[in-house]
Amino acid sequence: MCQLLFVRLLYLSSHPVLCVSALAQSLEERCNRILRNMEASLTARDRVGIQDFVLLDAYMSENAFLDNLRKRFHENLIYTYIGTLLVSVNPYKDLDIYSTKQMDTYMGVNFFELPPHIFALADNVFRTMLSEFNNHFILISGESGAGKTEASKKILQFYAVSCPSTRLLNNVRDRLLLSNPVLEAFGNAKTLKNDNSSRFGKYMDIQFDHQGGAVGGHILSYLLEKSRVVHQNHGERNFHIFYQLVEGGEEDLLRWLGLERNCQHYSYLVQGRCAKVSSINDKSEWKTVRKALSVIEFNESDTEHLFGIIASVLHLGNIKFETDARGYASLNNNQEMHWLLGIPAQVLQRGLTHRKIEAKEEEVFTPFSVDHAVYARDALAKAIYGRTFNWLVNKINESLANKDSSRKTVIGLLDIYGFEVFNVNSFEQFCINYCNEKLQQLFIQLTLKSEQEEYKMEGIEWEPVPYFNNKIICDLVEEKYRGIISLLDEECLRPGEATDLTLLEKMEEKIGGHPHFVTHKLADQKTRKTLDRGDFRLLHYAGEVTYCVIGFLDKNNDLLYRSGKEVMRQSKNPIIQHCFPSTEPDSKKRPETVVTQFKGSLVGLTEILMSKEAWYVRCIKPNEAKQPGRFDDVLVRHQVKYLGLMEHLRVRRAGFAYRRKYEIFLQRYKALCPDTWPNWKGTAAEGVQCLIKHLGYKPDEYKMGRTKIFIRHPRTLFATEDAFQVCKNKLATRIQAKYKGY
Ligand code: AD9
Ligand code: MG
Repeated sequence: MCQLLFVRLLYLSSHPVLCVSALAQSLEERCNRILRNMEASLTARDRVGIQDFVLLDAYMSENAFLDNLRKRFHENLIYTYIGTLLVSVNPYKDLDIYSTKQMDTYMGVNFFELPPHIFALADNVFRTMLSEFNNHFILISGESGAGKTEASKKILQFYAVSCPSTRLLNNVRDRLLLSNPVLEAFGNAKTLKNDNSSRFGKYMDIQFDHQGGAVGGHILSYLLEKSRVVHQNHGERNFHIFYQLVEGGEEDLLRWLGLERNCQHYSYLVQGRCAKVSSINDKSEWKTVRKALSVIEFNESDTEHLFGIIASVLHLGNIKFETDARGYASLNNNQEMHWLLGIPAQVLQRGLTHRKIEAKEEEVFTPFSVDHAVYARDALAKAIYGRTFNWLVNKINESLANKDSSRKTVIGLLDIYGFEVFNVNSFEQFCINYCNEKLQQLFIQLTLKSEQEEYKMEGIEWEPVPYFNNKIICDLVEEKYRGIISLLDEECLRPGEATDLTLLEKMEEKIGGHPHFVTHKLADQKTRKTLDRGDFRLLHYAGEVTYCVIGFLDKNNDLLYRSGKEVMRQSKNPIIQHCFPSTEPDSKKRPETVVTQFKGSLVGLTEILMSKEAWYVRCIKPNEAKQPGRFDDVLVRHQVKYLGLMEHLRVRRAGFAYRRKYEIFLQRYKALCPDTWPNWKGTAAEGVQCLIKHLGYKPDEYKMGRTKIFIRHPRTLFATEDAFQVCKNKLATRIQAKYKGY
């Protein structure tokens, strides 16, 4: 290892671009800083490990990888690079590494000049975007509780501080920042895995003008876990906003909404039996959300209407039905009805206890049983919350919209619910884990697969690195006609006949032989003991998950009775009027099922991402107990494996950090060589060859492909880029001097 570093130090100090006497002072300083950083890391190596896995010893074992991560974790060094990929281990405690001073330190500094940090990655993305004027995205992945949402917030904060500031830009900056607490209040909840678990997927574009000013933003949200509104598993909570309102809402507001300051009073808040959580301060969060809403342009009336809806959902949940003499559901004299969105009590009464059916030319109302009425009530509560959440995202987008039509570049941040496994897993986990499978597939496509294919295509000598491709699992879920989604949708098309159990049978029949699928019936004797009859198990890239099939059809249909919608149309609340428009086509045409809509939106997301340059943060959860200082080897090793970090490292070590088309490379750097400047007569490839000979690139530092130059280490490119900046400045000074006096 020492040898490797020594060679690198030697290389840096002997690099011609770094040694030319004309180098500016600042360039020399920066090179020294890289060297100092590497020297420091070398001296402290035994204690704090290595900052970039690429620099680990030639023989790269999983144990060495783990040792390095552990060593660093115990020194509070939670970030480590694999080239430009950032590995982050959740410290589960506040570290003093995110101050404005730290941000300043990382601003405008080359990637390897300082120890690894999320700010270094953010800064590198930002500067690449500015210099190449193209679009980027940062894919933040890892399982539930690994630190994705925190990482995305740190990146956003970094941009907020580092971007140029004017009064106008500061407005945008504040809105970008404050959209976070609002969306977290409405879209996050305590689960067994994470006290602030994202229950929706979020992709946020931050738009920059050509000077790097943040001028706008746009958020796309993905499949909110609506079922949480009406049901929470033991040890989990409903969405934060409900508790914030009840605990923190001002006296007047609560009175106006007919709410009591007692979460125990509301049936929708107590099913998980943990309304109070020591790590969450609902009262102070309420204040933050209130303030944030005003910054993102919610006026008093918007806010009142929004909380009117939240309160109505709580009241709706408390509505109890009784059985009347005929055995149907009845709803007498229920106090909660006065507080339901200004809808007349009679309309509500009928809407919640009857189903409207159109028969020839007349309308017939058939009464519900109590069970049916409870189901319809819960469906309505979920629809109200889900649609209000979408309205909220749209409203935030209006506030973030950039009115200027000139061309922008964007940095997208993707923070989606992480892979999760509970004791009982249902349709929601199926969707969440499917989404993670898709993101893993994207990561494989963009790194391991396309990278290795590119070497082959470009004729670069390459020893292939084997890796597990999870396409087989994506296909199992989404293949046309025989994937799980197709089978599920098929069963949803047979109301009255199909049940969750017929779905299970169908899956057993159609995909029974698949190596990543097993059920009680299909399993060998040993595995059978671990499965119930209503279960199916998928062998995901990140581990086995046993899903209970009960509820799949119902949740996928997400049926809302027409009478429920009609009731909502009588509301005086303008947000509800907007969410339940009278023009909405009624159920004559079948709406797409939940999972099919989700699949479609993930296809859309993949297209958005594929059109941009990718950067990665891979988050790791050090222990299941959410505790600081605990590094569970087995748990971390498992994540290192399924996140594909070893394979990524192998490709990075053997491969090339940078590649550029000959034309682009020559165009940018031709001024550095008298033979290529100002115009090169030969082919671009020959020009590049001539240029790098002049710059003194060593043979093992680069390879010439069919259409591109491949550069092994980022430092080489940084040195060239720095020399180019010096050259550009000199030229500008010369031009200024020449034309002085004109
Ligand atoms: V989920 O898929 O949304 O359930 P995330 O988003 O991966 O999950 P999150 O960012 O919410 O996890 O982190 C979980 C908790 O870990 C946070 O609430 C913090 O208490 C803690 N955490 C995560 N990252 C950091 C950090 N960089 N510094 C300190 C952290 N604490
Ligand atoms: Mg999250």
